[in-house]
Amino acid sequence: MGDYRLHCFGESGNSYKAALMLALAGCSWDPIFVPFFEGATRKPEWREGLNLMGEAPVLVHRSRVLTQSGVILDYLAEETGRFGGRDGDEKREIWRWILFDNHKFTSYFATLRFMVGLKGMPETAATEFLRARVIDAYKVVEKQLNVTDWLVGNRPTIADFSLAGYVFYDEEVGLDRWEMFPAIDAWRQRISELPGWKHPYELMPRGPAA
Ligand SMILES: N[C@@H](CCC(=O)N[C@@H](CS)C(=O)NCC(=O)O)C(=O)O
Repeated sequence: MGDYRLHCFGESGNSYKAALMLALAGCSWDPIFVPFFEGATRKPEWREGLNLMGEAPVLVHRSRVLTQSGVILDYLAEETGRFGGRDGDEKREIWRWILFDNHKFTSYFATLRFMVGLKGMPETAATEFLRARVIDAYKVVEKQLNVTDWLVGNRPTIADFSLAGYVFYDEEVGLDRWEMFPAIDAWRQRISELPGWKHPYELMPRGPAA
């Protein structure tokens, strides 16, 4: 059994952030499949036993149970000595990007993808709103990546891995992200060239049809 256990599922970009870090840092870990589409994270066993917030991912390491991908990334950077900030300023800068990611860059895209790309819901004012918010958030990241290759400190950090959560999925959401945002496209290419990189569906198990 690996040192770390990650409760996750293939379609979960939030889980991928942690899985990617574990893979790139060369950790010994096991993915534990979460039957998310069968409602696993809504059940009392999940909420009382693993995560009150009702979300994946959950990382278990020794006696610790960690949730929130940003906290998991920060913990893994500390434990492994890899991909973290070198000083207080870098650490704050990393958190700045992780918070922006959780609030906007990941969150609007993940919700749009869930509705349109995975569930095939029809176009509504809500999907139109989300798509516009995705574009605004992507514009911010595009601007930064036009100036620097990586988000913080000129090298890959957990800030990049957080924002990378959903950039390797290609379900149709009515948005050509890579045509619109070439600097983000080039950055995700750089991430995919890091030693140990794997696609989310290679790192994490998928259940029956989403
Ligand atoms: N901010 C959280 C977001 C986690 C999250 O939303 N995970 C999704 C799966 S990708 C989930 O479990 N959603 C359940 C729900 O919102 O009810 C993190 O970064 O870990």
